[in-house]
Amino acid sequence: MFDIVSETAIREGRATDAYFLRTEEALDHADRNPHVVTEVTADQFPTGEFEVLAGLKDAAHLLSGLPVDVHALREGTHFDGGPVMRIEGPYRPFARYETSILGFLSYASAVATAARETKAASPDKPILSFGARHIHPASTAALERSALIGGVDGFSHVAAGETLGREAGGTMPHALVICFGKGHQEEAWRAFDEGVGPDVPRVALVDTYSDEVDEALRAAETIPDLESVRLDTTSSRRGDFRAIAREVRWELDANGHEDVGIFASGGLTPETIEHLYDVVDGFGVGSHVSNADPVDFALDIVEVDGELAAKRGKLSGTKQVYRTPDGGHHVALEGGEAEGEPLLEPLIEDGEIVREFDIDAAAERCREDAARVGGD
Ligand code: PCP
Repeated sequence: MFDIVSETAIREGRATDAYFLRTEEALDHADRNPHVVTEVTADQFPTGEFEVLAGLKDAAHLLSGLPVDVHALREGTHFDGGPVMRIEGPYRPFARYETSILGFLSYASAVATAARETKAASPDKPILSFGARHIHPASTAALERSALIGGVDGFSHVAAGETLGREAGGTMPHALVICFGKGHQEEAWRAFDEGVGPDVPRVALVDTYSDEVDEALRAAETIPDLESVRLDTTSSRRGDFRAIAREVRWELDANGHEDVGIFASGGLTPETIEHLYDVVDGFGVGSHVSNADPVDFALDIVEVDGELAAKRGKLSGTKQVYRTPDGGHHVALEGGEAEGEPLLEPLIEDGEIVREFDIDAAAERCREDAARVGGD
């Protein structure tokens, strides 16, 4: 019914570029299946720009059961180019998985990186991921998982939550208010307050028809335990969003609603969040995180049957990545002398995954590593 590549197709390696199947045929024809070392990198030399690794869980599950040994950074670790992963074994059995491995890592790492930048702009106030509507529904669990690793505090997508074992959060869209009509916002807010369960935070959307201050005060007077008002003012009507939020804050306070918070959403970025940070209590972020440009990962052969190998522009030899004492990213040949903590650690040994994947642990690692690399 939907244009979705099945989990079975991914698992069986048919979620691949056709030339890998041609490669298999050619290798079989020549009876050639060299032992190779391959590495996944985004850049050959560090540039000073760190990104956050995510998507490793799915990549690991894809490779499990194959005759390979895999080393990788841990999810949430910052990297500056790479390598982030090393796959070693006879080439033919894993050749066809390159496309999906890179796909798993590229989008997830982009999202985690954008989420980390967003959370850095709001360290002590919640950031919720609202961007599921911008991507294919089949990818939403990958989006929300990666956003959590990057540091967001929650997300809105229900099925992603089911997949991840987490509960989605959310309150009301403009559609609910519009269902009751202009001038009847109180009926919408009251229906929400009376209709939804006690665990749902009472957050009223206050920009649908009227001025934000007007609707914020009316919502505060309608819902007894109103937690927050949400400002999602359409960009064409926004003017100075910070000034609107300050005015709402002022009038809520002046009218005895000091306990009512302000939640902002709609086209927010780390920069606009920083601008709003002291006058807003929480943020919903969509496209900045969900639409992040995929990290440009490539998988390259760096050794063939124990001999150095590389195409032009790529660095030959099996490498290790180190977090240097000053928070840098250092790449050196494996086994050489290098100062710092080695980051490429065993992920799969002879086809068996030897690592646990925990979202909270990865998010904590991301937070700590961000401080180490000096980004945030
Ligand atoms: C929010 C906002 C954005 C959505 C979430 C994602 O929706 O208007 O369009 O944020 P983004 O702009 O950062 O991508 P609602 O206000 O709930 O939208 P609607 O008008 O559909 O009720």
